[in-house]
Amino acid sequence: DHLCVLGLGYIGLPTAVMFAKHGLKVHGVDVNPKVVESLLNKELHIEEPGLKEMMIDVMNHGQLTIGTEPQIADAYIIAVPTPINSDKSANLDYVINAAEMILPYLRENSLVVLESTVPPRTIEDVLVPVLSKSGLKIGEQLFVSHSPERVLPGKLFEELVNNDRVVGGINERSSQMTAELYKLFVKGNIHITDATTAEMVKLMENTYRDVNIALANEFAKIAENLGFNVWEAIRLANYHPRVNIHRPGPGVGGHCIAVDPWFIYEKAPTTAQLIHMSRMINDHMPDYVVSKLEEFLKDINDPVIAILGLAFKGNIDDMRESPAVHVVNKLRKKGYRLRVYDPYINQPFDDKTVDFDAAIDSADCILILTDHDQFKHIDPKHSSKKLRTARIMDTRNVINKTLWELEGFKVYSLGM
Ligand code: SAJ
Repeated sequence: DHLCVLGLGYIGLPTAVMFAKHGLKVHGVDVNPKVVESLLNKELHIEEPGLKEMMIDVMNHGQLTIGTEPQIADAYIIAVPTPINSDKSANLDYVINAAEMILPYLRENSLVVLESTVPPRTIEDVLVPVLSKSGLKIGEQLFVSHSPERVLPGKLFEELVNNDRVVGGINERSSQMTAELYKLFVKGNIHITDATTAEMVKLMENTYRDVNIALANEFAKIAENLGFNVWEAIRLANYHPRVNIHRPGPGVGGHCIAVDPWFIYEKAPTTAQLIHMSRMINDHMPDYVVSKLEEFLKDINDPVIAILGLAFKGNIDDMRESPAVHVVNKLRKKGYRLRVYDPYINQPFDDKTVDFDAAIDSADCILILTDHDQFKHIDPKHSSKKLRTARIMDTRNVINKTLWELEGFKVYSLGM
């Protein structure tokens, strides 16, 4: 009933808190002393509704302790980042480091679960060799499995509890022990498989979305050339019971969907052609948006552009890998004058204004890059009074084109 969680980020911290709440004695470890110190002061470095209260509660009850060094436990969960190197290969340093850290604490019958997203065969080819340095016989004295996280930030607790979970052990016993552990709080089904399959399940889910979004983006470009409305066409196609085309946009952001396909590509570069092509298509979208915007504004001398949205998707405060940020940087490099507005982003950002009116005041064009709900309700009449030139470009299909045209706007919607 002792659990040690390595990595106290978006996944590790809520996971540690949940296990502590469900009766385990949990010790959370982070290699960053600043993170540990702030958590001990009951300050959170990540935002998630409900997390802080729950963490304080389990800490006060002595169910959760936090430090920079592991402790002896029955089970270890590794939930550290797996960033991508500049050559698009996975950086497994944090995983290897976490595994090495726990070596002196491992005992007979310990269980090690990796939650971090990793390239296929990482458990078998990277993690197991490190853990075998403990001297314990893997699969007989030490049990190992992969159980990838698949939760959506913002809905973390709900998804942690209710989503189905995949558990892939290096053998049956490892899988069973892992399933028993998660059953403490998971209400979704727990599906048992082998470690490499579990690794691929996680990567395939996000790759499916990336490829599907690339297809939607390609349809959008075709629509612009052939003269039809891609949004209307996708909506109608999706009435078919076996079709679910995703949404076009300025590109794919976040730290998962834009990254995970590369983990497959790394291990199968000659075969993963569609996966590679989809990554290229989605990564090229910010350039496409910039070139279309330049064409749209070519008759205006030294235009001022009001950017709406920096976050990588709607209604969140996360700018990681955001296509909006890529578009802004490209425009800035080309010397455009920009005003940037995103009601969700609190951190400083060049040319950012705190209110919407200041962003659009005397601008020549509004450019919508994020689908925040708030942007659906912008009033074209009000905007037409503020702007110097009545133009708007919408890359997320959040505005009603006809309403804006009625107010005298020249409108360019991606894919129409
Ligand atoms: N996007 C589009 N068109 C779409 C859908 C998304 O352009 O039709 C863009 C979004 O604007 C955003 C990016 O793709 O820039 C990714 O957004 P997302 O909402 O699809 O996914 P993430 O990255 O927030 O979270 C995903 C989720 N995976 C799946 O839905 C299969 C989540 O469940 C995973 O836990 C997470 O990745 C992860 O950690 O891997």
